[in-house]
Amino acid sequence: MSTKKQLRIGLIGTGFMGRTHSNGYNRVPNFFPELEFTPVLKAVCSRNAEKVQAFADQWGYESIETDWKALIARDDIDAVDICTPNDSHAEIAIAAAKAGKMILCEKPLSRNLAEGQAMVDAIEKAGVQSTVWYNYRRLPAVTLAKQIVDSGKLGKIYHYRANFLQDWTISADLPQGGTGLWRMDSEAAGSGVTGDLLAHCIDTAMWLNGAITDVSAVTETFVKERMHQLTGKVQPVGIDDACIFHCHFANGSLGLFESTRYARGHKALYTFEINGADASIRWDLHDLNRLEYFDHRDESIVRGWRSIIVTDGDQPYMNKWWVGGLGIGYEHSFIHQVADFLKSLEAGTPCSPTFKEALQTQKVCEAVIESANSRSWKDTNVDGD
Ligand code: 4PW
Repeated sequence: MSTKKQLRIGLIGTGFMGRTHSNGYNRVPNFFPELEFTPVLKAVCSRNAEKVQAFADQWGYESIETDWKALIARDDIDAVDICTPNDSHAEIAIAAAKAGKMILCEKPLSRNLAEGQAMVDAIEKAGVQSTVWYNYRRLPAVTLAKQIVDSGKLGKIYHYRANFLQDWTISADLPQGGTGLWRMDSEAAGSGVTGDLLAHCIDTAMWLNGAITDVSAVTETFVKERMHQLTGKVQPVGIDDACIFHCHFANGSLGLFESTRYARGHKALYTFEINGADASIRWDLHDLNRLEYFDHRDESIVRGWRSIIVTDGDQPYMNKWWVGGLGIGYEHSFIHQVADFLKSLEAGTPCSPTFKEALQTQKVCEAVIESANSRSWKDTNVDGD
C-alpha cells in the first residue's frame, strides 16, 4: 500500500491534449519516485459515454462522467484538468475554483483577456493552486536556455526572434468548427494562430526575456469562408490564419514573431533565437534536445556556434531519464510539468505559469489582435513593464 499523498485528478476533455496530460500523470511516478504526491486518475469527462469509457480504459481512469458539472461536484477529486476547447475554459475554471478544486488548464488560458481576468479573480478568491500547460518551458533545452539567460552570459540582449509555423489549414475544403476542428472556429478558439501558437512563443519569450511592453501586428485570414462542420453552412472565417508582430521588451530589446498555418512543409516548427552583446542562443523544436550557443568571447580560432546536446544528467530534468547521450521527446515536457506541479504542492509554492502569469501572455495576445485590427501600435499593460 503506497504511503504517498494522492492528487486525485478529474480530467475534462479527451482530445489530443487529454492524451498528453494523461500520459504525463501515468508516467511521472516511474521517473520521479521521490515525490511526496502521486497522481490518481479518478475520473475523466466528455459528452459521449461510449467514447469517454474507451478513453478511461485506455489511460487508466477509474470512472467516467458525461457532465463536467458532475465531475466538479465530486468530493473525490482534488484537481480539475481542463482540456476542452477554449470557449469552455473560463466557465469550467470558475466553477472548479468555487468548488475549491486545484486547476490545471490547457493553454491558452482563455479566448480573451476579460475571460482570463475572471479566471484569475476566481482562483485568487478561492485561494486554489493553478497552472497553465505552457509545456515547452519544460523541455530540457528550453530550461537550459533559461539558465543561460539568467546567468547573464548573453550580455545585454538586443533581439528576440520566434516562429511557430504549420501548414495543416491550407486546403480551402477544410471545414471550420466541430470535432477536431474547433481551432478553426473563432467562437470556440477566440483567435487563430495568435492564441494557439504565438501564445507559446510569447510565454517562452517573456519567461526568458521579460515583459513585452508594446506590439505592432499584422494578421491575415487567407481563406475567407469555410463550411462550418456543425451547421453545414458556408460561413465567414473569424480566425487569424497568420500573424506577424514586432515589439519592444522592457529590457530594451526588440522582438520579432511570426506564426502561420500556411507555411507549406512545416508541421510544427517552433524556433527561437536570442542575440546578446556577448553571446547568442537558438533552439528548434524539430531538434529539441539541441541548444545552439555562440560566444563572442571565445578565442577566434575556435569561435563558432556550439551545439549543446541536452542529454546529460547534470542538465535540466535529464537525471530522471536514461543515461547520458540518449534523448527524450515532446511528450516528456508534460511529464515534467506534472512533476513540477507535484513538487509545488510539496513545497507549498505556486507552479509557474500560474493563471496570473498566463494572463500576461493573454494581455500580449489581446494587444496583438487589437493592433492588427486597428493598424496601430498597442501597449500590452503586462505587469512589470
Ligand atoms: O498547443 C499547440 C497546439 O494547439 C501545440 O503545441 C502544437 O500546435 C501542436 O498542436 C497545436
